[in-house]
Amino acid sequence: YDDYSCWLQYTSISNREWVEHHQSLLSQIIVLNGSMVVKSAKQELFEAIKSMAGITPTLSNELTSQYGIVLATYKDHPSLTDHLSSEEFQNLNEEGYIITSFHSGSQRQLLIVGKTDIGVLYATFHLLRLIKMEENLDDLYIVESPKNQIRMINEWDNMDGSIERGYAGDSIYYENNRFTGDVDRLKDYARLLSSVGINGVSINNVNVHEIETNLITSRFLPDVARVAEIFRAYGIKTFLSANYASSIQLGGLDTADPLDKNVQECWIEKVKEIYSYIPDFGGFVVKADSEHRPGPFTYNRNHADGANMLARALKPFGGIVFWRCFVYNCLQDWRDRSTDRAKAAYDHFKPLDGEFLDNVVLQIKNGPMDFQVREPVSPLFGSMPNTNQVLEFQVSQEYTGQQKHLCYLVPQWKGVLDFDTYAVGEGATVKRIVNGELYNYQNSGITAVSNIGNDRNWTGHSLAQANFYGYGRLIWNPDLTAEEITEEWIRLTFGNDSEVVASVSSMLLKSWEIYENYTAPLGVGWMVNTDHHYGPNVDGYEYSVWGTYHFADCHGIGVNRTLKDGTGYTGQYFKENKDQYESVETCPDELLLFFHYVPYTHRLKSGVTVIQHIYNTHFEGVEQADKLVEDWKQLEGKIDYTRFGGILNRLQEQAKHSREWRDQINTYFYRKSGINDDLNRKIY
Ligand code: BDP
Repeated sequence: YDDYSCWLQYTSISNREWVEHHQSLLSQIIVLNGSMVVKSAKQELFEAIKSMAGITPTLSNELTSQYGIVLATYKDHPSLTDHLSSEEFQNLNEEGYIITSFHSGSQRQLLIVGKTDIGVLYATFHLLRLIKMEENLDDLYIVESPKNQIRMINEWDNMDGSIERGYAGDSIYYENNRFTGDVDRLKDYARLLSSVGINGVSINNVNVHEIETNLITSRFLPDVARVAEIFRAYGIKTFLSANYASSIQLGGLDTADPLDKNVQECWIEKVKEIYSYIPDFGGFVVKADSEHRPGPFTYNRNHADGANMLARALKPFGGIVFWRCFVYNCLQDWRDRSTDRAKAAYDHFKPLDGEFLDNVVLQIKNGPMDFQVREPVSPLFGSMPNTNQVLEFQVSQEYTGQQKHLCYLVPQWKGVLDFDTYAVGEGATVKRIVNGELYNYQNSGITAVSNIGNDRNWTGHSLAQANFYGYGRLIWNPDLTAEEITEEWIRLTFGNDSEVVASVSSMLLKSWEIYENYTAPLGVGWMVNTDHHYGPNVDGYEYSVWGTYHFADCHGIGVNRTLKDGTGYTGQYFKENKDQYESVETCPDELLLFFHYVPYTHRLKSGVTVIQHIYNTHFEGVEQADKLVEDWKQLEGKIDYTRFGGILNRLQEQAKHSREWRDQINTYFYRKSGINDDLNRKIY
């Protein structure tokens, strides 16, 4: 086992019976399609069979062969349409596939058939999962289509080689303001991405500095084109984050006014140039008027004006603009309690519904604040029937332990996707909005901030690979359960030992709750050190302009976001959710302090008071973090030495650090409230 390979561990299968049983099937690969993507599939399958089964498959392009695995799109051979009805394929979307066993007389084949070539590659990775999990391949019939059209990753890589909020080393794309040119690493990354169905990557930070602004010039476009070529062979489109004010920096203009003819012309020319290098360029990701980035507000224009200007330039080439909704005033005055950062995105964008061109997609973070351990779902979802939306998650754990702590986020993401917005009555879940179903969006899906870097194991904490894997699998099919995804990842990553599967599963699935227990309570968020966001600092942001408060005083804690006498944020939700959040009685415990300021003695639905809940969860969180270490130690000998030791170190660091969290939070609230712990535990 090698950490570098993540879940694509093609180690030898120890179950010889399984190998013997499938010997003939694995002994030949029949390829009926010559596309680059199918070539990637063939290569992957060939190498994997060789190292997993110890068989070197022969390669053929004859469908009449007796045995073998057939790689084809359904149009590649007339007799494929005999075996598979075209109706079956009509129901698939363009990236879908069917895997089916074909037996006729002594002929035994496994057909891996995509609707188009990318389906063949996805199906191949699916088959490899089955092989690695030693499933029987005799009578397969699998039909798969991705549920989301856009399945994307946003890198926050800077050209100096650093990664904004990166916790696994430096960039694999850039160093010293140049491209690294490390083709092998990028190719392996592309394999990991497409093995979980990712089909788009934006390759630079949303904060586009001076140097990265040049990515769209002849200075760097040849390099971007080389990256795009590597990704293309795995069905992945390349996107760039663009500097909204490029017309000034690159075009020599003195304005970036989106309604200015020269500015528009400048982008039209720029986009033409980009496509001359990269004919299938995906488009732009834009962070405008946010955290000191330039944007249309400077010119008294709105976000539709800004986004549409770029969209018009991209339209003839089929490109799209991801326009981020992370727009808020980061210089607000904390003494003015009528402002509320949580309200900002909705206030800015909702009134513009219907004004965006159809190749603009609004990119909305899952919550209204910023990837906290617990937040409500952004009220923008469902509120803009006439504007394409993608959901933005963060795979990197900026506020959830930075890949030093174990915090497996699939359960959190599932909660977001299953959240009912009630936008058109019951059942208007976020997953049905972002997959385009509810409002017939032209472009929609899910994107996320990447958690990889150039550490040998990609993610720093080896168990953080599960977040990468889980993200891809979940957005391919949001109906998969967290348990299914987790088990799959463990078996592919560590093997099929049932004790390992059971134990690591339970560690992963509990880890989000554990992290929440010893950090910010009941949805209030933050309480982290400012700037780097690692470790506890209860009042770190309390008196800053960034707009992230908890309002703890000697009487109570929480942010009053009610319509009645708070910031009015609850009013941004549809009625059912608005009513639920508005009242202290019906607001779910886990979000109580996000929506309400309550006395420390307020009794939660769980029966305990807020203050006692804070004490209990913080003591419990540390015990649970200790237990993670113990559980992992039990697996010694079952996990290879390097990964065992690496993970153990991180879990020990987490257990230690959880004490710091517990002690700071408990002491802080003990001093504020003057209320003793019912159980008289030691509070420092
Ligand atoms: C915050 C990060 C910041 C990003 C910003 C964003 O702290 O580094 O630039 O989000 O999403 O979470 O633009």
